[in-house]
Amino acid sequence: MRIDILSVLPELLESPLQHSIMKRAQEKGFLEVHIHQLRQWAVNEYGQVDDYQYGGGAGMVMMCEPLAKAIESLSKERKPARPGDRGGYDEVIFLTPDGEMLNQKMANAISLKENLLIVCGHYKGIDERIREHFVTKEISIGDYVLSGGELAAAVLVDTIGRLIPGVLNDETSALTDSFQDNLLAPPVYTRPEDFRGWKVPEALMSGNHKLIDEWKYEQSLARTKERRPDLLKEKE
Ligand code: 6GU
Repeated sequence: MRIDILSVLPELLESPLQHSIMKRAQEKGFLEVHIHQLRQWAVNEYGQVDDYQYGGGAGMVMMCEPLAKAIESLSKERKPARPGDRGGYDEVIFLTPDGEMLNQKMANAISLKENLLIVCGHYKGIDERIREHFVTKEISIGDYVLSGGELAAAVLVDTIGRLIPGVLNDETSALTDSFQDNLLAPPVYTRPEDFRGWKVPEALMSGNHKLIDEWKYEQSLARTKERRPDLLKEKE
């Protein structure tokens, strides 16, 4: 998968994507991330990309021209990969608190795409005409407001990046993650077996894999019932 990200603050995105599983995904060639400074397409020599809102109101709005030029210019570079492919991006994603809420199901679907462009907004958002004419998917990462889309973009790229086939191995497998079956993950333990008198549950020490799997499933179910009953309703 190739992901291009448009941002006025590329620095905010660099470090989160350069470590651990995201680092390995890129080194192994499963994921390519390119971060672009939107000011390259600024309307003047001062690097202006935002302006006052029509109708008044506090806060600046990101202008059409830099975003349209950036999206068009980056889209042109994405040549058709195979016959029948129309080229361009599979999705142009705008990160915004009024978008569709990100969840594991959505992440699974996006992880199967080839080319993504992620647009990070700032200030009061971006001119609505860009959303109407260029953006194909609008995503929020939760019901709270961030100063800009960069941290949300880092969350999205990490979430989908680790789901790309081949990125995770058996040890880091996504199959046992929370939310993968609309269930939270069970508790986990490592050495020692007894820490300050706090013992590892017996089932896990039994060596009986059937018993262990049953214990894990029961724990998952109990935890989900207690903490996220809404997930069990979705499961039905
Ligand atoms: Cl995607 N962007 C911003 N600025 N704030 C958010 C968000 C996104 N998702 C939740 N809050």
